[in-house]
Amino acid sequence: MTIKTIATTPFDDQKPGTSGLRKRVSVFAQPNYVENFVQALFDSLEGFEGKTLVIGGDGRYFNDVAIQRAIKIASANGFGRVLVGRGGILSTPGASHVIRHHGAFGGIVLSASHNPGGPEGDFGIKYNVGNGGPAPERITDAVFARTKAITAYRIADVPDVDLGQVGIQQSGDMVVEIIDPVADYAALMETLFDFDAIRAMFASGFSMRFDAMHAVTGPYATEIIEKRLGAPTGTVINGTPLPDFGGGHPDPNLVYARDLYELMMGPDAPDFGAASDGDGDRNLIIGRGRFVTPSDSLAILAANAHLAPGYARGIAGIARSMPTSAAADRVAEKLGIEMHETPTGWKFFGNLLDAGRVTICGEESAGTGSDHVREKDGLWAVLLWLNILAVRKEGVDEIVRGHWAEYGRNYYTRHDYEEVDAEAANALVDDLRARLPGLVGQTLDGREVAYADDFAYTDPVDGSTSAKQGIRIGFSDGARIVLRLSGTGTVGATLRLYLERYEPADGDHELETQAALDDLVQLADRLVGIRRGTGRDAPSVIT
Ligand code: VG1
Ligand code: CO
Repeated sequence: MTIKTIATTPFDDQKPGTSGLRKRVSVFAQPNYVENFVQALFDSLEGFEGKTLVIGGDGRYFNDVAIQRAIKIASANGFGRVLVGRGGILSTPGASHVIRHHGAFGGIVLSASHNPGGPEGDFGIKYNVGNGGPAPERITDAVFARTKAITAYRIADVPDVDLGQVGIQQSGDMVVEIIDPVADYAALMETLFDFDAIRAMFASGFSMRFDAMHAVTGPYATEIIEKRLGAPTGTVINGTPLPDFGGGHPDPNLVYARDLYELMMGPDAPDFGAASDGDGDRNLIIGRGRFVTPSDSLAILAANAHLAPGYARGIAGIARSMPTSAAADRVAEKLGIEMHETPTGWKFFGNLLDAGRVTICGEESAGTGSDHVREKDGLWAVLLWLNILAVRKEGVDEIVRGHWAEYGRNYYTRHDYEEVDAEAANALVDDLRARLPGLVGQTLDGREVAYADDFAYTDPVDGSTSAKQGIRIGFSDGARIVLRLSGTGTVGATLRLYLERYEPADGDHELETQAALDDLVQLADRLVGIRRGTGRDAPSVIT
C-alpha cells in the first residue's frame, strides 16, 4: 500500500467549540480542511497504533465524503481497525456506546447536531475518547494548537470503502468493519428499561408520536419503538435520515418542532410526543397538553429513575450544567445524593460519571443522559419517560404537576439572540462582567443580588479548571439571570439569556412561563442591554 504525505498549510479557524468543530459545509469543503483537522487530531493523541477507531455521523450532507477521508488518514496513521456505522450512520449516543462496548481507542463523530444541513448548511467533526465521551479541553486545546502549526498530513492511497454493506473490508493495512448502527445500542436499551411493561402499555392502546426530524434517530426509533416495543407503524414520523433533513432544522424545540407541539396541544393529541435532534443526543418531551421543560424533565427523570430496572438500585448523584434550572438540585437534596454544577457541554460530565459520583446528567438545552454512555441521549430519555409512564400509570401532565406539588416549580426560559454581530455581543458580555462586583448586595426591582460572577469550574475528580463559563446573577429568592455566548454557532455570535425563578411547593404553578418570568426579562434587559447593544427587538428563539 502507498501512504502519501501531502504538504499543507494551516487554517486559523479550526478551534473546537462546545461540541467539536462546526462550520459551514463550504468551509469544510475547502481543499485539505478535513484532512488538516483529522491529522492534527491524530498528532495530538498517543498510543493508538493498531487500535480501533469508531467513525460515524448523523447522515448530513458531506458525511460520506468526510468519512472516506477520515478512514484513509486513520489507515495511514497506523490505526489497526475502524468500526463504521452502515451508511456512515451513528448517532452521537450510539457512537459513544460502540466505543465503550468494543473497547475502542476513541471515535470520530461527524455532525453539527441540530444545525441545518445540506450544501448551504453546517457540518462538524468531534472526537470522543475511550470512555465514549467528548474529548476534554486538554485534548481539544492541543488539537487547536496543532492545526495552527501543521505542515503535512498522511493519507492512504487506496480506494473508498463501501459504506453500504455490513462486513469486513480493508483500507490499506487497516481493517474496516461496517456495523449495524442500531444493534448494539438497541441491546443496551433492553438492559436498562422494562420493555415488557412498555410493550404492554402500547398493547393497551397508549398512543405516541416520535418525530425523528429526518435525522439520525429515525432508524433507532423505528427499530426500538415500533419493532421491539410494538408501537403501531407510523408512531415514528420523518424517520428516514436525509442529507438536508428534508430542508428542516433538526432542533427539537418549540420553534422547530412546532408541528409536534401543535399536535400535542390539540384535540387529537396522542398520549405522548417526543422528538430528537440531528445527531440523536437531544430530546423534546411533550405530554398531551403539557410541554415538559428540559430542566424539569431532568429533575423528574432523576426522581423516578428507580422505576426502571437499570436504575433500580437508585442513583449516585446528579449533575447539571450551570444554566440549567435548579429543579434537579431539589431532587438531589431530597434523595440525599451528590449534586454537581458544571459548565455547558457534555464533556464536563465525563469525569463525574467515570468516578461513579453521578448517574444522571442534564442540560437545559434538551440534553439528558446517564452513565450508560458518555453523551447525552435523546432516545434514552424518551424510553425512561415511557418506562415511568408504564409503571406509574399516570399521564405526563399529572406527573409534572405532582412533581411541582412536591418540590415546587422552577419557572424557566431561555432567550437566544442568534447570529448577532460578534463584536457587539462580546462588548455586551465584557461590559456586564466589569459591572458584576458592584451588583452584589444591591436590590434590583425588589430582589437582592446574592452573587454576581463569571462561572468558573474546578473538576472535583482531576482538578482541571475552566474559567469564564457564563455570567450569573443570583438573587436571594433563588431567581437567576445567566448570560453566555454560544460555542456552537457558525455565523456571528449567539447570545443566550437564561432566566429562572422558584415558586415553592404551595405556590402558584399554573402561570404561563413567559408571564411568570416577565419581571426578570425586563430586569435583564435593563442590566445587559441586549436590545440596545444588538439592535434586536426580540429573541430569535425562545425555549
Ligand atoms: C449548546 C447547548 C449545550 C450543548 C451544546 C451541544 O451549546 O447550549 O447545552 O451541550 O449545544 O449540544 P452552546 O455553546 O451553543 O450554548 V449538541 O446537541 O449541539 O451536540
Ligand atoms: Co445534538
